[in-house]
Amino acid sequence: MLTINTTKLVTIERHISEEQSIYPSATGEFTAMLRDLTLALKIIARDVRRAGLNDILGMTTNTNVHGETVKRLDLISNDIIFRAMDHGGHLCVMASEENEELIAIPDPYTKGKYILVFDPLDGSSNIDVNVTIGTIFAIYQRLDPTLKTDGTMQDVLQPGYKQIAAGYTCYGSSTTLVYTSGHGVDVFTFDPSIGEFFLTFEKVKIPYKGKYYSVNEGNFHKMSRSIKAYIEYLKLPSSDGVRPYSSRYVGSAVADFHRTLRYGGIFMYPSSFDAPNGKLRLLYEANPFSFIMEQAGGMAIDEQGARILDKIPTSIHQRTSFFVGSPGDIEELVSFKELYS
Ligand code: AHM
Ligand code: MG
Repeated sequence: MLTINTTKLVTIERHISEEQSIYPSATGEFTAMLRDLTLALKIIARDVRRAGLNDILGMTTNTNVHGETVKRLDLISNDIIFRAMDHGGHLCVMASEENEELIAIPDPYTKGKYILVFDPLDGSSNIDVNVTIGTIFAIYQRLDPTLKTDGTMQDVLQPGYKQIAAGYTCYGSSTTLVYTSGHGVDVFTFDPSIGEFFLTFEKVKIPYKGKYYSVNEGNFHKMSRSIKAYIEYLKLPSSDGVRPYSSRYVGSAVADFHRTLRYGGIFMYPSSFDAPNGKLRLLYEANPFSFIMEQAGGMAIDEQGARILDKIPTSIHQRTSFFVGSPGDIEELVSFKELYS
């Protein structure tokens, strides 16, 4: 697999402003907003790299040598995004996986036409053990972009197909940023010595089928009959060598999704009898991943077979079962569901 498919030296900011320049009505506001967000992502990347050295970790129960509770990196990341985004005049409201309620733009600042929803640090169980974690975000336009008032719950509860941009970072062996604004998916890699994200892979396309399946198989006995049958099928050797698939599961959705996007295959977080909507959040995880996956030629559905991007959210922390990956693999999964329904 190629990790670089371009020789152009292009930063994320340059890339976004070039993409925006195709719209004659673009004011530069969107580009400026993304610049603020990129700054937050760079600061989080730096703090992740220093986790463990700086009284920053994942669990609130950890104490430092002075007996003080260390700060939670996911809450710090949440705060960094808020402080980078509250005053730019571009947003009218935000929603974060870490905040129970909507996050209002404080009063002295102008309320703009965009909405930011985010998971500041996904993969919380992996923070303390040096395994890849990441930040996920999606951007919407408010229902009436001419308003200069606070954004409302209706503005935030838009279906995923209304996203105007989405992305995620992976803080792994390097820091990568995967981004789409509906013109394909591009990958940027952070050069910490220069402090810039550089374009390293343009217009990613997922293979039609992959060799990997990714699911928390510890939940196997809680899954529905059709999902269990599908997983058993993936493990069964076939004479053409296509199966068995290999199993990969990090437990950070950003990492499992990123591998699926680049190598193909399927990532699943199904429902179970004790969690009928699975675990992942529609707004902060499933929707941005689904927008990116469809832009890369893949598919994303829930356990009922509904397209994730068509789901109308009813609350900001709503969960959904989630199946995402290569079109050939998702189609095969659907055929199992039909067989067992
Ligand atoms: P988080 O947002 O609190 O980190 O939880 C979401 C994470 C995902 O990154 C990952 O796919 C999933 O939880 C793992 O859950 P499990 O431990 O049940 O497999
Ligand atoms: Mg998460």
